[in-house]
Amino acid sequence: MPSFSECNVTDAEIEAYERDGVVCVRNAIPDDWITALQPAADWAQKNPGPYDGDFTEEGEDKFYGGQFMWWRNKMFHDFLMESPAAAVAAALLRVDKVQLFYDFILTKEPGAGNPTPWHQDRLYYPVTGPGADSICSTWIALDPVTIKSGAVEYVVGSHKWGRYFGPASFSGGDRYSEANVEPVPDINKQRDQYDIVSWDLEPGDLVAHHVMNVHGAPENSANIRRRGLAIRWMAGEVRYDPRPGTQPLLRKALDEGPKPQTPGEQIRGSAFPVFEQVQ
Ligand SMILES: O=C(O)CCC(=O)C(=O)O
Repeated sequence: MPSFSECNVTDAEIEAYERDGVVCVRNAIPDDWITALQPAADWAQKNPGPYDGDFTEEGEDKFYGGQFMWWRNKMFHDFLMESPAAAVAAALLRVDKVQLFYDFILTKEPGAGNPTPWHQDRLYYPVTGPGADSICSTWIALDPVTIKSGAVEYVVGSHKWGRYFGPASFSGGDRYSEANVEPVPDINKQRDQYDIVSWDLEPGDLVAHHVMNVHGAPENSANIRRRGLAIRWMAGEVRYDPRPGTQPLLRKALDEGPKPQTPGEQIRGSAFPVFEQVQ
């Protein structure tokens, strides 16, 4: 079983994560990892895998999303096994065991024209069970990030609204066909009614958000790339629930990946490792 040790997350950061559903942890990932991940991210983009997609409007090809890179790239594998990322997630979740769901690289090239729509992650995920509503994402900056280059924005406290929103495709247009679920409110139309936060980031800074948090990101109108590595972490029992309306590439990965998962059963196996704290 992979392991993790202490990390530098403070009590104040843990409390902010619980209160706001989002927190920025500065300098969470050492530079050596970042400089190793940058070319790995570009390799993944040039050699897309079976669970990857382009999220831009037709033909633009400027918003790459790669999923489960660690299954096919040694650098992502080593990063997940050895870096402090698991420790940060475990600290924020206040657990001594944390399970990897998947890694997700989101690269917005300069000029990428479409925003990431406001959304809540929960119903994209084909999962259910007691741990499904507390999945934690750690979004790690691989480039300097500003609002101009597409920093993710988060609605503070939205994880406590007690509402589930229907997922929509990142490339615009179609909403997945989730029945009886309300769409996410039009946040941009009434921004002054929400407490919206985002951070300028340096490579190695990390923003963690709760699975029920509502967030989105503008287009990249800067002249530098915006590469973010989002890692999804689970605690407690999370079961595979391949219901219609969830993200199709995630279902494909769980159905056809190296360790196919059984509907209704807890997600398990070496493709979804559990990390345990060592003292
Ligand atoms: O990087 C982005 O533009 C969006 C990230 C996101 O939605 C997520 O990590 O859940």
